[in-house]
Amino acid sequence: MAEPTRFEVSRRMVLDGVAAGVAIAAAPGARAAAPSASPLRLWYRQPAQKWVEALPVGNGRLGAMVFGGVAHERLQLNESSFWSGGPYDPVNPAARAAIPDVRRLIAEGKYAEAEALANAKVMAIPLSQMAYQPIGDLLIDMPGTSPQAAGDYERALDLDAAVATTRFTLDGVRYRREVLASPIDQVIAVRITADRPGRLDLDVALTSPQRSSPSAAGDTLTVLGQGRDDHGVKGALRFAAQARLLHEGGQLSVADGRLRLRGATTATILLAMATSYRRFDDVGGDPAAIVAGQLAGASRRSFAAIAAAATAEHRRLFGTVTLDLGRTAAADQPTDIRIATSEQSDDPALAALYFHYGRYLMIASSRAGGQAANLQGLWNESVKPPWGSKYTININTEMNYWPAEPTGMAECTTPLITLVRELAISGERTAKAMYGARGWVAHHNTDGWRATAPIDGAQFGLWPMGGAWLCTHLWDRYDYGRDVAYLRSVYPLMRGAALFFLDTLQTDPASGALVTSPSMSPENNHPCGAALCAGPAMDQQILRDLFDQVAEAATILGTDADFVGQVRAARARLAPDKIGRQGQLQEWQQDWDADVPDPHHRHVSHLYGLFPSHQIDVDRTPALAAAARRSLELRGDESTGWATAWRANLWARLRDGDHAHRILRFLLGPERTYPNMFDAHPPFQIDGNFGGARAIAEMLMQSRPGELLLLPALPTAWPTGSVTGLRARGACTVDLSWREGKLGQVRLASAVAQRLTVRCGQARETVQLQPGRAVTLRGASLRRA
Ligand code: FUC
Repeated sequence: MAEPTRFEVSRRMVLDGVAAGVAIAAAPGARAAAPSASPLRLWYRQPAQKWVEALPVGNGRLGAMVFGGVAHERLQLNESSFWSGGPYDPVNPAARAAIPDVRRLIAEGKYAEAEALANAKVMAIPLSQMAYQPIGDLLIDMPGTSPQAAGDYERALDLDAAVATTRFTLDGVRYRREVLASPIDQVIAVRITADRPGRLDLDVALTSPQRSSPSAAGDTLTVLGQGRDDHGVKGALRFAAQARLLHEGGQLSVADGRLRLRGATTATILLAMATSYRRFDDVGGDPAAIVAGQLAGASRRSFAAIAAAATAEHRRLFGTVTLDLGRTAAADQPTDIRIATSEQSDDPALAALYFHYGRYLMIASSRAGGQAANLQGLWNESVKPPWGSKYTININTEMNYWPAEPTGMAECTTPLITLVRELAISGERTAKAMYGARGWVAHHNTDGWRATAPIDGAQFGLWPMGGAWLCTHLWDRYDYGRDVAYLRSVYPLMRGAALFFLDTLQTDPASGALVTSPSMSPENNHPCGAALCAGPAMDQQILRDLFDQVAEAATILGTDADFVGQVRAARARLAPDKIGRQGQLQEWQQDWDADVPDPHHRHVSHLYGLFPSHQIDVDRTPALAAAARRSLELRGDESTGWATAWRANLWARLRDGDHAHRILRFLLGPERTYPNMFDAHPPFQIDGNFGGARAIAEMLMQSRPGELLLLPALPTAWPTGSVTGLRARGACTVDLSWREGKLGQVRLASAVAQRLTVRCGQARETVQLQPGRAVTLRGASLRRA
């Protein structure tokens, strides 16, 4: 017998791996479900056994993970404002007196001593922040059902409609379940149908891992509860979850705290959830009243009306972008098999699906009215999730929002902007109490209470740049959208972030340059026994962006001339990027890179200047770009999920499409992507999904002030394709197509008048864009430079 091919071997491994679930599709008499032709669908032939196989729905505030079981369906539930603890201020009162000594020790090269002192005197109390919490589970059982008897099983997530569907046949009856999270009606809505009258029996329960009291009465299940105490901070949030079951046909009763429906034909479950969180410093909401009002409103509308409104609102954002990277037969397989075999197969449509899944996840996890997407977006089942499922702002939260502007989801940054507004309030207290400085500061993490003091340990937390980095996202929203009224509203936040550094930058005794201290290159230990240092490359790069952007904002707004003068003077004194003895971009002021304990460290902080910033560039700073390339080669391609996604973006900026694509393949493969397409850090962390989606956009188009690069990193694996609806800086929409690796045409539609240089390979053309007048350029007629 011929040896099986590599593809066949790994495919069989996948099927073996889901053997329990396969029994459903393989049951006697079962027909295989017809594969979905839609490119915008995740689908499976078996229910989820694990949480990372379940499918996410969300409306930015309410989230559910849908398992798609036959006899037992589980919807794991979240509400985005639900955090352990309550309003607290963790600044260490001893910090202010100790920081000058920490600085002095750093300046004297006594880094380990500096770190020990910081750990003793400077760190937050408590040393950990609060954790994002699950509300509970909605459990829907079909009593007396044997899952083995089910046939025709399929579960799917339609990214375009934002609906998760499960369907199967039992005893000749076709059952169908649809689940969605409505941003309009503010409920999770579940519709269950049988295609024969009277054949639907259900037991429905609502449970919670929190301190809570469940009850059932009439057609309604209610859970009222209280958030957890955490690290000595009292659980201050109250929450309510309430589900109502509406049915056609049959009898509804209450038994054992559950709703018991017998002999129905269809059932609709509407579920509302809320907490008493109003703002980071106000927990005075009335969750029971909120959910009762939302359920009363939604119950007046049919499931069809709720679903139509939810899908239309989702499509308003989702439908602005299309992407075609080509399609092969690999795309006929269920999604878990495509992921498992992706590193051996040619499946360009999987990259397109990953791109759209990233956009779907952003719309589902970050909308006005909800919280910013955290480390797990909106979806978390654990009361003690990895890293608290909070906001790590030394890369992860920023990466979450990397695709927002260029892939047509600017509106999804609204909760992030709210988060920054609130950080500026708590961070002003921290700046004063810890550093005696004006302005505001946030270190490497924050939570629902907008804690801003350094946590976890000095070697992780004593990094004062989190707020500054987030401010570059405030600027990007302006730069991509050009709304001056918006810029005026966020300018004080950018100004406050810059002011903190005018007060705290130190003069480097060796070079006379201005540097941050104490700080670190995020989480990377240098060879002198510590992470703490002065003026790591990343800090200088972030400050160049912050200072440039705040100065430009002030100029546009015609304000603050004196302040702009101070900012520009400080900017001119920042330490420049340096090239070290390995030809690498130096991560620190000192040429330490060759001697670090972890040469393949996941953070590539010093490459911020190449991506997401535009400071380092192949054309304008070729020597620094070559050094960045060398640093990337030294770090290696494969890392944790988000760190892999960052590398793909960096190689795209170096315009090496095949290298970026190799990294993307690893990111989309089974080591870094779970069967439900969630990114594996591991464990699950959503940043890699968002960073990967941005990398795909970055391979096709790069936008920088006044210049648009088309197909700058097109890999040979995507010879022919098209993308529409990408957004460029300067309020410009970009549609483009290519054939056999060459630009077909590009259409530019700008909302503001501007001159834009359009480049593709060696060709370039400068165009004058006017609002309301789209311009189409053909690849063949672009002038050679
Ligand atoms: C940073 C990273 C870790 C992880 C955590 C949430 O500390 O270094 O890899 O992503 O954030």
